[in-house]
Amino acid sequence: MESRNNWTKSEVEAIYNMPILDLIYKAASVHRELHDANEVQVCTLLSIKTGGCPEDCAYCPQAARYNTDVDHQSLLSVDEVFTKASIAKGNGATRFCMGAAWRNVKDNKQFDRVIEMVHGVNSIGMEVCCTLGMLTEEQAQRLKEAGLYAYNHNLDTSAEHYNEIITTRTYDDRLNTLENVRNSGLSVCSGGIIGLGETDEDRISMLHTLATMPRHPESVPVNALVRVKGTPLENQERVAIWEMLRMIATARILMPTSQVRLSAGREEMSVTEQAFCFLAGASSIFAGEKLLTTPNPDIDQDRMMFQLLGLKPRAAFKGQEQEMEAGKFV
Ligand code: SAM
Ligand code: DTB
Ligand code: SF4
Repeated sequence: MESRNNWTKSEVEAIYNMPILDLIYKAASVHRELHDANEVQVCTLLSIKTGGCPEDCAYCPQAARYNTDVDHQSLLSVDEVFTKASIAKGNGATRFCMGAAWRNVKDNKQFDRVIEMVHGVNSIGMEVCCTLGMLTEEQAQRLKEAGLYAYNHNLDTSAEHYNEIITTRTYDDRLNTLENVRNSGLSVCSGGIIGLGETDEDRISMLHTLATMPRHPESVPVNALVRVKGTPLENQERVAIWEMLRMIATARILMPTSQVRLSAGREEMSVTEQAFCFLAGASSIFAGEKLLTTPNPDIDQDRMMFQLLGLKPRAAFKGQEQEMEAGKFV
């Protein structure tokens, strides 16, 4: 299976618009050729700094300017994070992702503390991921040296729709951060959100941007908008399962070797719907009672789903020299 970076918009459009069952079948075939289709990576999220963010991302409960129920919480201590990471590991997660409601990373004491967190979580054998906003190549390198495995920075939507969603920074700022992450040698995690009022063309455009990067992001989260009261997008319509499936399947076909993550939105999905997402090529989830600030299915529900579907959690660092034991999730 050849991995391509020269997809044209019309090719992406043709895949995206296939009859849904053909699309799922094709994505499932690609998935099975390159991945163990019964293996799903279990990641856990932790918000290490919550709320009070100066940005205006229209979907986000953590933007200071919207009146949501999220309480501001300053940067957690290294110990608190270490405890949460150990619990997540005990629950079978092999990747631990720390998120901060920052516009960008600053070279200050807080960043020094994040570096310590990364070091600590890496030392217990988990893949460590961070999502801290924009960052420079030097900052990315510092994180890598501390043991960071991946950095998440989502495109969120298409370049064309972007200004309807965020005005406090540009699409090019995002692409620039992703380039800094890539240049530092970190694994890149980047995807988007559907349900923001975008058109099919916008979704196709975002997938095209991801799939024509010089190297595909190793991990591509597909989020369904979590509609949070107080945000400008609180009254958006709920994302239909068919839309999620179309996104996941198209991402799987365009970026065959990447992990496609069924991210936000599982709380409102049945096990049957999630099973279709795995069939369509999703190979990763966020597990644990919370995403960053919003609810997620609880761990027992997910355990039952893994048992029912015969899924097994993927070992940390798979595909790297440093193979670790698979988590004891099931
Ligand atoms: N502040 C940093 C940033 O924006 O890059 C990192 C944290 S931010 C919360 C990480 C990602 O969470 C966003 O890029 C967005 O894709 C996702 N996200 C935030 N709120 C969401 C929501 N209500 N529904 C779905 N995804 C959401
Ligand atoms: C991603 O693509 N989705 C995650 C993670 N990367 C950082 C975040 C989802 C956040 C959903 C809203 C919340 O819980 O605050
Ligand atoms: Fe801030 Fe990130 Fe939320 Fe945007 S998505 S408001 S940058 S925390």
